[in-house]
Parts: sequence; C-alpha cells; structure tokens
Amino acid sequence: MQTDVTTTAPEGRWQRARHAAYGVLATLVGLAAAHLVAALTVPAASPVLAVGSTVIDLTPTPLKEWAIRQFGSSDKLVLVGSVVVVVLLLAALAGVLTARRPTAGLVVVVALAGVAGVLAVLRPQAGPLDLVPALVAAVVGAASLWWLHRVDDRGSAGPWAGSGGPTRRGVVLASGGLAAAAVAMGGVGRWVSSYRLGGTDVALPTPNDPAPALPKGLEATYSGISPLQTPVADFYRVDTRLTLPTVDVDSWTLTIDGDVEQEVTFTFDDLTQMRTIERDITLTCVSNEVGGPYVGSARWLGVPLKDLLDRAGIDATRADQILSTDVDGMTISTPLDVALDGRDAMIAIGMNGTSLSRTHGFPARMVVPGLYGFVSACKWISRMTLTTYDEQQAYWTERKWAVDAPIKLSSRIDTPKPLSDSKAGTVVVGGIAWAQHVGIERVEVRVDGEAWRPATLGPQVTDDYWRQWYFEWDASPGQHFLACRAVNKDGDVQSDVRMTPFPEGSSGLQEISVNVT
Ligand SMILES: Nc1nc2c(c(=O)[nH]1)N[C@H]1C(S)=C(S)[C@@H](COP(=O)(O)O)O[C@H]1N2
Ligand SMILES: [Mo]
Repeated sequence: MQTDVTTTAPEGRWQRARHAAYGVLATLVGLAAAHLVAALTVPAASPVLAVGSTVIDLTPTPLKEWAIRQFGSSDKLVLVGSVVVVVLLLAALAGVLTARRPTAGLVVVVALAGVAGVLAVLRPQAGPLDLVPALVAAVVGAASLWWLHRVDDRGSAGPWAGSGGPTRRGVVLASGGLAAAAVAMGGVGRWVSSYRLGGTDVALPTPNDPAPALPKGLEATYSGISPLQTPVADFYRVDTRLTLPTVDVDSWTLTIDGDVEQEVTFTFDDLTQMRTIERDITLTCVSNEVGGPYVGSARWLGVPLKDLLDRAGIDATRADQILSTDVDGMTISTPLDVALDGRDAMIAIGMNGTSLSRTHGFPARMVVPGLYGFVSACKWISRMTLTTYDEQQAYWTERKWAVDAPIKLSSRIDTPKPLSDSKAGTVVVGGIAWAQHVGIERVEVRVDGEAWRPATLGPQVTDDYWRQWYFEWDASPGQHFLACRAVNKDGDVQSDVRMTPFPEGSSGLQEISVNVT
C-alpha cells in the first residue's frame, strides 16, 4: 500500500488539533481547580474573575460605551468572553508547543497563570492569600498538560517517549478523567460560593417617617406603561462587578472618616436604631441612552445621610467630596454640598419593603435623589471618606466622567414599541418622564413632526419620582413617527440636542416609528 501526502497531511493536522485540545483541557482543569480554591478562600481572587475584573476596569470608556450600547447588560459577559477566547487560543498554542518543546509549552501555561496571579494581588484590598488560586492554576494546569502529552506519546520517539505503545484508549481515559475533574471542581466551587453567600432577609425597622401609600398607577388601565413602582426583580442593575460581594451583615460596618471631627463606625444594628425615613425615589444611570432601560423607581428605607455625617462632625470641614468605598474597594464620589442641600439623601437598607437584594447593594447603599447613580448610589458601601476632589479621585472620575452630574430631564415612550403594528383608531401612547428633585410639569407628544400636544399625566408621587403619562392618539393607517418630551416644574423643556451618555448623561428626544394598519 502506498502513502501519499493526502493521507499524511490530515494525520499531521489531526495530531496538532489533538495537542491543541490538550492545552485547552489542561488550562480549563487548572482554572477549575483555582476557582474551587478561590471559592474556599477569596472568591474574587479566582483567575477568571481577577482577569475579567481588570479587563473591565481597563477597558477604555468609548469601548465600554460601545459594549453597553451593543450588548446592554450583557456587556461584561461579552468583554470577559473575549478574554476567555484569547486565553483558550494561547492555551491551544501551549498544547501544540509542548509536543515539540515541553518547556516552551509549560512556560506559556505558567505565564498565563502568572498574569492572573499578578492581577489578583493588584486588586484593591487584596492580600498575599490572593496569589494562591493562580499558583494552583499554574501547578494543576502544567501537570495536566504534562500528563496528557505523556499518555499520548508513550512509546514513540518524541520528547515525551516513555514505556509501552501509544494507546488511544489511554488518551480518551485521561482526557475524559480530567474533563470530569474540571466539571466537578467547577460545580463544587459554585456550590461553595452560593453557600457562603448566606441570606439577605434581615429584620428592618418600621420607618419613623414613612412614605404615604402609593396611588394606583396608570399601568392598571393602560398596559405597556412601566409600573409606577419597579419590582426589585425588574430593577435595572449597573455595576462593575462580575460576582456579587459576600457580605455578612453581622460583621459589616460603615465607617465615616477623613476630614471629620471624629471617625465613627456604625454596625447594621446601629443603623436600624437610628431615625429612618422612607422615600419614593427614581434612580437613573448615566449610561442610559435616550429611550433606554436604565431607570427604575423604588421605595427606599434608610437613615438620612446628614444624621450619619453629623455623628462624625463635618461642620468646619474643608471637604467638597464624599468618597464612598464599597466592601471590595470600588469608589464612588458624591459632591458634599449636593448631598447636604436638604434633599432626601440617605444610606438605604431597604427597597420596596424588603432588605436590599444582593444585586442592589445588600446590606446598605447610598441613594441621593437627582444625581446619576455613578456619583451617588454606592452599593455594598463600607466607608465614606470626607475629602476633596483635588486629593482623591473615584473610579469614574479617574475615567474622566463628570464630577457633579445631575440627572437630565428626560422622558420615554413605553408603548407602542418601536416598529410595532397597531390597529387604526385610538392608540394609547404612554410612558414615563423624570426630572428628579425638580418634578415633571408636563409631557408632550408629537406625531409625524406636527405640533406638540399635551399628554395626560399619571398620579404625582414626589418630585424625586418619575411621572407616568399617556396620550390617546387617533391613528390612521400608514407609517407614523411618535416623539415625546418633558417639561419640568422650572419650565425647562427637555433638550432636543443629541448627546452621548459620556461624560454627563445622554440628551435628545426619543422618536419611534410605528406601523398602523
Ligand atoms: N459598589 C458599587 N456601587 C455602584 C456601582 C458600582 O459599580 N459599584 N455602580 C453605580 C451605578 S453606575 C449605578 S447607575 C447604580 C445602579 O444601581 P442599581 O444597580 O441598584 O440599579 O449603582 C451605582 N453604585
Ligand atoms: Mo450608572
């Protein structure tokens, strides 16, 4: 029988593919082992999370903006997914290299783990223990790669030559065993993490200053309009995190330090024993595009920020900034004068009648009506440092976002949906409008570029809360354009000048196209 190139070439390719697969498999085993060790020690030190978080922090603002626009709340998944793809490509390369020059391939695997280790210890509030998961990844990954090649190469003349002949069965068993080990370690790691999370159902105090009962919202009559109060499960979530922090409410504390008369520290119990207020407040993210989803309204229970700051004494302070730090070292700045101008700024411990959910900042967060979340709403807060913008900069300030960022007057069409079909006749156009800390005076609707006509407003809750609205439109068949705009109680009209979210929030009018049949 004759062998020619057409039969040997695929054989070579098959061998390379096999070696590449060993690299990928060995890397996944190393990562799973490291993830398990991290779950047992410092979850954030897991190589996947350490590298992922660093990528998120280092992603240039325009790219992050683009990712949020393209992928919405999955932006982080996409950014981190891209990193995973790159890592696995390098892992495949390591696998191929190892077949020819064992040390070269192993060096790539150890280098990958080394990068993860360095990034893990560079995280804010990291300790030497944070290096351990990466070490585990290096040792387990390299050992797995070495073993796979040994099994594959047994008896051949390659650098991995050992005793006995090459056995396909051996390779399948070794690979299968390692894959099963990776899945098992990953699964146990997840289970350990969720077990360590514990519960969030802590007892909340009855508010000393409760909010009146909410009126009935327009959503009861006109379907498609956002409910007057956003259920916690539907409330938008924006933060830089890949995993949720594990906070034990009994050992959690909130410290006020910096330019104060005396540093004070509060336990969760201390907060529940102070005077509490309950307020209906609409939160908005600066990354919200015109017509976007990052706005939500809830009933917040908390301790007035001023009462807390008064305990520390800030009368003669030089500070112009509250620099909030969360339990993992993330920082958020808030202009001190705005926080203390009499608005209902608070450290919130409750949302819609329950304790904060883990996603929304359990056990405590800041809420300041009228400021975008990135300069006010620090979740998982653990420290407030009175300082100046000259002295210390917060996460987004370092990334050139605005320092004092009041929420812009805006409105949104919830129904009908863009590009949807409606039946000719009366079509209810409806949505929400917000002008936190000023209040909505009027909402207007424009059909096909004609004159602005007033919409009917839903019930007033507070000036810090959004206002629902609707407009009964006599729709004729064809394609139509619908736009809305809000007017606040100062008489300001929502700007029609298009601005991107960076650096101080989007502006412009939402205009949608709908089809009437
Ligand atoms: N610790 C921490 N707090 C944070 C953030 C964050 O990334 N980390 N993101 C802020 C931003 S940009 C916004 S808009 C609000 C969103 O709060 P929510 O996720 O509860 O809606 O939280 C703010 N608080
Ligand atoms: Mo935000």
